[in-house]
Amino acid sequence: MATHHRSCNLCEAMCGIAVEVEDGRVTAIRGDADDPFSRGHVCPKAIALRELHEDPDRLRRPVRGDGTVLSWGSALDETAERLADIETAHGRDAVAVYFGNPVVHNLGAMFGTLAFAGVLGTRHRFSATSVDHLPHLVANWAMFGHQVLFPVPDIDRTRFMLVLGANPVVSNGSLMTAPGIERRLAALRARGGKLVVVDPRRTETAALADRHVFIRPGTDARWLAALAQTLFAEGLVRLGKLAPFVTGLDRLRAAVEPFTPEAVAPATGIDATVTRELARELAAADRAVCYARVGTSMHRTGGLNVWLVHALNVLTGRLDSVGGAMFTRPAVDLVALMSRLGQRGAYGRYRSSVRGLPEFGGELPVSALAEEIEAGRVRALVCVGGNPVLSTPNGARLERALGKLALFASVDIYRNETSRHAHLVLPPVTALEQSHYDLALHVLGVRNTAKLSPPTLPRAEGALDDWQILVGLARRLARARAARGAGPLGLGGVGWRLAATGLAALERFGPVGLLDLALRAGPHGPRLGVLGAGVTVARLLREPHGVDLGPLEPCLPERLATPGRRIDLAPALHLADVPRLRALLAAPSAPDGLLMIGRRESRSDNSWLHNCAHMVRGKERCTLRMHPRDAGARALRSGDAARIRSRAGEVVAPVEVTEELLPGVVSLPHGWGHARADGLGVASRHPGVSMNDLTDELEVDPLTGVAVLTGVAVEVERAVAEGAVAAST
Ligand SMILES: Nc1nc2c(c(=O)[nH]1)N[C@H]1C(S)=C(S)[C@@H](COP(=O)(O)OP(=O)(O)OC[C@H]3O[C@@H](n4cnc5c(=O)[nH]c(N)nc54)[C@H](O)[C@@H]3O)O[C@H]1N2
Ligand SMILES: Nc1nc2c(c(=O)[nH]1)N[C@H]1C(S)=C(S)[C@@H](COP(=O)(O)OP(=O)(O)OC[C@H]3O[C@@H](n4cnc5c(=O)[nH]c(N)nc54)[C@H](O)[C@@H]3O)O[C@H]1N2
Ligand code: SF4
Ligand SMILES: [Mo]
Repeated sequence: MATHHRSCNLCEAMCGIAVEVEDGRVTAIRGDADDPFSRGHVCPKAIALRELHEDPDRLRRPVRGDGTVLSWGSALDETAERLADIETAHGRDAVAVYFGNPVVHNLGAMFGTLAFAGVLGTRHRFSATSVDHLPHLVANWAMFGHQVLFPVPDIDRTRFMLVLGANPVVSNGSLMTAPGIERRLAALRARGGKLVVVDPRRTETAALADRHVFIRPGTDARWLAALAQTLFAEGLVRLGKLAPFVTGLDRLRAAVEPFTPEAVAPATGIDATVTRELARELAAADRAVCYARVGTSMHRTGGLNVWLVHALNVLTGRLDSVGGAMFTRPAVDLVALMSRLGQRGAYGRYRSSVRGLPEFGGELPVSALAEEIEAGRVRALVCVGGNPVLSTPNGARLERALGKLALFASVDIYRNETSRHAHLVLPPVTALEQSHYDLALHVLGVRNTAKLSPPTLPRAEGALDDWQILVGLARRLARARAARGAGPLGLGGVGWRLAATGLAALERFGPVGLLDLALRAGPHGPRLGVLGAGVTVARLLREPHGVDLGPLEPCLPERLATPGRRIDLAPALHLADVPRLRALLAAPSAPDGLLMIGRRESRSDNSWLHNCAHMVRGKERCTLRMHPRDAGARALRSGDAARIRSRAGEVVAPVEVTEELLPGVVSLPHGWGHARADGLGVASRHPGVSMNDLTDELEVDPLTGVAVLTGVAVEVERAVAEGAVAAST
């Protein structure tokens, strides 16, 4: 028996795990008490790493849509030849890519998708970013000059934490890598600190908080503006050491001026006295931070929300201060690396052809994907580690559009609800067979740490990593293009050189080799004259539990990437969206209908762990939760079947009556709807319904293009055909 140490890569928490292996089989997965960051924490999902690996439904060989098994050589050749044909007939933008969330949790896939997208050179690049944190990237770029300069809550040292639209006790934290969040929140309260949660649902995090404030979904920007307005009006603005490099203070003051606590109370449902109290507490605490996540970013004012959260941390002087919102200095400095590659961020250099949605950082909002396919602008799609039929708005429309593609190839371990429509599925090995380093998540850590996970299990002969599949495709595509007399790589100029260098470097060094180069160039790399001290791959292999590089440290203004290294409190892009917010002030306060929000559960990971038996045990989880008042008005009781209808579609789900919701708000988790899957034996016995058959692809935040996946207007009524639910539970 051998014990292997690695990081769990299923969510953002980066927990250290100890995996016991006997005769090539995993016998146990425990928390690694010696991991300096997670100190033994794991959640019930960690065991899924084994279940995924052993899942008989997982694909192990490339397959065609009709189930024919192919050799890797012929699958990659066929895909590349067909891509080249489509490019020849319709141009390079006719090929689209969609990169899903697991790409960010996979070192090889991160490098591989970068190289592959570089070679493709298409403008039709989509990813899970635009159903998630796009507004954060836009605000980071506009205010601090770089899309990945993420301020991270210094949760271990703060004394006042205001949380909006996040439920870290269940999600384990997002854009805040902090393994063992419950322990950290308990410690915050034990040292006399205060936790306040603003959420339309009394969540598991709210239950641990000193105070929970209900907010009506979709109204956060108005409320955040009222907090800022109060700080200005009551003379509580203290820029402190930030003062010399902050611009736009007066423009921000003017922008939030009409949003008094009284003016926003009817819409938000938050009493003006509560708003004032919280603004004063935020200002008065000796260390404080405001933190907001997906409930405020996949939102109709997602762009404004993140801007105002960043602004509040600046107005109270807490950005870049101990216990406030701080920047990391990880061993691989993505900020510096991306800057060197010209990837600080860029907005609106082109727009989607049908609806004119803005590009950000070379990507278009995925809400536009279906219509781009329907209009014939996109004729081929390569999906890597994504399940957009379940994870993007109006999945049913996208599903129909997939049928129109001349080529759909999916790099995925499963024939899921999306990849079952693929002409070819190209399955990589699972996490336990791969080396891993969290390039992205270390950027979000509440401490600076570094950890490399070597492969735990040997791989089956001939099996490929994501990066090998992507490099194989890119190289073959280049050859197929050359055979057709076209430029083999990108379109020319700098793009061509970058694509060529990226692809060649990945082929030559592999992901771990590239990682080593990046570590050596990074801020914790070896320095001349200091022998053996720096972080390199060799050192990380010697220290398998991970290396602690210390708490976050102030780094402004040096780390700012704006012209003149200033924080822009009033970016023109965001100010241009304020009139829309002002118009909302005048709008009728509380609409009569119901608003739907989502819900994460501890044994789900978006759409893809439901084929693991441990993840779906127990009672039905895909339920529509609603307040007794709303249920009563519709003669619904727990267990009844409800028909939920929106502009985009309708589904039937069982009702769960609970007082945890604000009246007028209903909650359905996302990531279910496995009746569509074929070949997922366990998941199809626990299908649930897809929340994204109700969300609306036409509703995006106009500033950023992020999908609006919360506060969706729905009607709920008793389902007449009760059998429909019995069949789906
Ligand atoms: N209504 C609603 N919709 C949402 C959300 C919500 O809160 N509400 N949340 C949104 C968020 S935050 C996100 S991030 C997105 C996620 O959206 P997606 O990324 O599109 O979806 P996932 O469910 O994460 O699907 C991941 C797929 O990757 C595959 N996979 C897993 N590991 C690997 C791997 O190592 N390599 C490869 N190639 N494939 C792998 C899985 O089998 C699965 O098919 O969903 C978004 N959608
Ligand atoms: N167990 C589990 N963990 C996960 C995931 C998972 O699917 N399952 N997914 C991972 C991913 S990809 C991500 S991005 C993270 C996300 O991590 P979090 O951001 O913590 O995600 P949620 O738990 O969805 O929390 C969103 C909260 O916003 C609230 N909310 C909804 N609408 C509004 C609104 O209009 N205003 C306000 N103020 N609040 C609102 C919801 O009630 C909910 O409590 O989680 C990650 N971790
Ligand atoms: S919290 Fe996240 S990283 Fe930690 S064990 Fe659970 S899924 Fe894995
Ligand atoms: Mo996400």
